[in-house]
Amino acid sequence: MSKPTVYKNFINGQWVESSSGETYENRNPANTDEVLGVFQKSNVDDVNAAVAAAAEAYKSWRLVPAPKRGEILYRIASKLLERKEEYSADMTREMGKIIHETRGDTQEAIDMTFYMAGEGRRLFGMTTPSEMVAKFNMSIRQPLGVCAFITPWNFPMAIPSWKMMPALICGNTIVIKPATDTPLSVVNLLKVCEEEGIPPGVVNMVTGSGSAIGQPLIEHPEVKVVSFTGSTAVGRKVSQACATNFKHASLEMGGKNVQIVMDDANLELAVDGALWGAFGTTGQRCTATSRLICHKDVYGKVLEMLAKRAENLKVGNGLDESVQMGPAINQQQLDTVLSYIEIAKKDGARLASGGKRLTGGDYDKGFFVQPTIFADVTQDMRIWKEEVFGPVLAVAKFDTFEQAIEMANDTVYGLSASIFTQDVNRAYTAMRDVYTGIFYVNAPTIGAETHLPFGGTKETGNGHREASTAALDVFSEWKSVYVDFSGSLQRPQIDNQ
Ligand code: UN1
Repeated sequence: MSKPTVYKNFINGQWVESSSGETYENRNPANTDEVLGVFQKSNVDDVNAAVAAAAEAYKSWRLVPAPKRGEILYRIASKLLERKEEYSADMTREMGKIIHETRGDTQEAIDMTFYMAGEGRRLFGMTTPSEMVAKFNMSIRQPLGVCAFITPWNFPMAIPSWKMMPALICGNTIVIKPATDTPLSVVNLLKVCEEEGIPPGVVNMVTGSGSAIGQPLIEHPEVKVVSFTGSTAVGRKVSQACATNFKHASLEMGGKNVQIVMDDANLELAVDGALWGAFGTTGQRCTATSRLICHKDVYGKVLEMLAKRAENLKVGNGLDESVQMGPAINQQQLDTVLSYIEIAKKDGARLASGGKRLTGGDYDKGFFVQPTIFADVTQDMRIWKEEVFGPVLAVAKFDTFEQAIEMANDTVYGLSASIFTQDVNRAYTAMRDVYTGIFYVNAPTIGAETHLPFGGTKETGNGHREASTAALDVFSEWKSVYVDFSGSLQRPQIDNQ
């Protein structure tokens, strides 16, 4: 067998080995015999070198006119489009999700890059009249400096692009630490940045574990913004570490997203939605549908239809175009999923479909588990409350619309929710009263587009949003500018009263 490729860190425009001299293997979760490559196990020295490069590059990158930065982003997006198939296949091999979905992930990075390229010619501020004579008022966006990104494995290219592209267009520089399980997709993204003319030091990458390099990266005094996507437990630590020095922190964390099915819903559509929302990406999306609540009159029917469809889902290696669900990302995640299945049973939920690890043949080489549905879930059960991050759906029943809204909001999280109904009044009432950052009508809880704000309420986030122009607020600060051309001292609030 040929030796696996060794991938290096990217610091100051150079691909360099870690000063630790240590590496780790990146394996395919659908076939652990396959090594995708060997990656650097970085240490604090690598982090310091990357931040120093980013701090130095910031001095000139902040002065490059935004439309010119945008031109580079256009070229990056075009190159990603050319390489979409290759990078999507790499992503399926390193992350496990099916090829149809990794094409979507790469496309999401392309969309975000084109979108932010366009912002290069906007980055709108405000001009507004002054209350004084011969005085001009405006507000402009200014960059902050070095941004540190800690990105997850479930959207290996899309989520890094959500953070990188708005940061770059605003004039910041970057150090990114990709998830240990999915560094190749970030290497691919950075290769394109390098080829298309992002200057050395503007984008840097250090690979390795969060425990080794996460903390020093976040705490580095030159880092001004931290953007993190991952669990609420880790996000809380990031937030606390940033608070000491008033660093800006943008956090995207857990979810326990709900789909509501009313008695008047198109049931075929609702089942299509639940199946895709719960088992797409093997349930490993922050936006995954993990709670399905159905009106009592359609509960039995929906469950029956859904269980049949779930049983027939084809699970396997995502490079096979006919496969509908891939593996869990790694052994630890598989163990978490299996342990939640046991917890749900113990708490008294009724197993309606799945519930087992898939074994035999090629399954033994990967982390495969059946799409799993629990029925008769009640609000006191852990499967109702806790994020699983796997293909496990909790189904519960309600009597009234008011009860459905109460149940939808019965979670510490607030990322995404959806309602299936033909009744426009109920749809709008739910849209108003379900307290989440994203809401869908007659569509599943997954499927956000790049030009709308992405993020959640309560323990899902800390008030920031990714994507859309909302992302610009994370990566720029307002500067209000007053230009007095009267030639005399004019005191607002005093001289004009
Ligand atoms: C995530 O859920 O982790 O909205 C990100 C979606 C995708 C992004 C999801 N566009 O489902």
